[in-house]
Amino acid sequence: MIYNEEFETLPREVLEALQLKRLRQVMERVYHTVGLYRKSFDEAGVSPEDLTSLNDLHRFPFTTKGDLRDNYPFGLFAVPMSNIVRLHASSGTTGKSTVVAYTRRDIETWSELMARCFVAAGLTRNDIIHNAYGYGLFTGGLGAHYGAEKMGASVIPMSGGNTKRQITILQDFGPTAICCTPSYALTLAEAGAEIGVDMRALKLRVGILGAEPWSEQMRSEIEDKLDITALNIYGLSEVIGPGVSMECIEGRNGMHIFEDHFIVETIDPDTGAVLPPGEAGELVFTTITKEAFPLIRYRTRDISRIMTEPCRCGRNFFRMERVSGRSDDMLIIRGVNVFPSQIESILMAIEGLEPHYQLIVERTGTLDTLTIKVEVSDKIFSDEVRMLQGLERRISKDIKDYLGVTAAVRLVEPKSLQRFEGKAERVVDKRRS
Ligand code: DLL
Repeated sequence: MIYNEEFETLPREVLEALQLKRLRQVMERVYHTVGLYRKSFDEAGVSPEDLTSLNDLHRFPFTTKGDLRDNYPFGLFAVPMSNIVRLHASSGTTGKSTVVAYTRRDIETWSELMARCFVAAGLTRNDIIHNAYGYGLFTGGLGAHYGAEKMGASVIPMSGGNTKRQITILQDFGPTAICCTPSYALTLAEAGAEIGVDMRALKLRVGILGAEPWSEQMRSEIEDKLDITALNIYGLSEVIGPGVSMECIEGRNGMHIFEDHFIVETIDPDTGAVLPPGEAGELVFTTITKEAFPLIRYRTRDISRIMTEPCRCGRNFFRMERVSGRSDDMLIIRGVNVFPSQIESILMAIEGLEPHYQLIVERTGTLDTLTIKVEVSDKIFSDEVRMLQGLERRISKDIKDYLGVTAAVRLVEPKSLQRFEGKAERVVDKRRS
């Protein structure tokens, strides 16, 4: 099923003509209303009139998180506050948070995008959606909420936290879909099992999971523990919130980018050079319909790959592969680049390990060291010490073979590592402190 058949299946050339028209309009508007863009376009010697094809976009300067911080809180808004009906903010790990704004029409656009996501997940107005994304400044809660209402499903505005209560609601209200981070889906599965609830017997059918990187192996774990189809949803507050792209239940392979609202590029994160579709690089988005907070060539730091192959669901939008990590989360261990998600994939492929792990990076003298703590299953934990040591060696060897980094592996007791209600924080980089 497709929510907006007309736009989601536009033939490529019609879509691109629409993108160009919308792009010209937004460029013209930001040039005249946002100081940063006037300055940066002038400095780069480009003007909105230069846009005669979509390729001309490559000549315009990037916008970065730094630009957002420098203009904190409201400096990049393109409309007066009287036209803004909503503010959200994302909590940056460093410095000030990023503030984003919406006009009434932006909220309408965002709700439609989220409605498209739910329909792509196979949901209808007969579904009940348990929304465990946090409500508040985070875009996850309200973004999903408005989309669920827009497509006519019944939404339970659960928000994050209070895990026991969530399980009661899951049992009593019988929601058929759940929205939360993949790590929280696991937390719920585990907490339910602990109090003797058969989490596979709930009415849940599908999970709309995102807001953090996760692996294919993590998907299998979640699907198995909750007996659901787990689908990936991507988005970031700066661009609109959740609903920038979504996996369809028919394809389950890569997230369709809603290209009638966003133009995507992939670039080499080191040089800024634009890469051809199909090559992995940093995603860059330009919003072409947003009113309050348009963004031109925004560098996301998220590493992915654009897939141009057609999908059997019938949507014509290009897809993006699951995000393999953020260029600023990439760990450089003795010169070798590794993403936490690559380590996760290796760990999850080994039997007896639980999907709960922590990566600790330290500097001893001039050398970086990586320690991986990973929980083992109850069964393995009661095995002999010799067995456990053998398993640790095997994991170290796999990590070395696949990723080329040396890691000390420490198997830890089941349920001993921290659990998360929102985004998981699995890396402890002691070199930074
Ligand atoms: O996380 C919006 C969101 C809410 C997306 C709910 C999906 C579901 P921010 O807090 O601004 O917004 O964080 C955005 O989260 O740049 C990615 O690094 C990461 N991220 C979001 N979705 C995914 C995903 C929301 N499906 C940042 N896979 C982004 C991997 C994701 N990373």
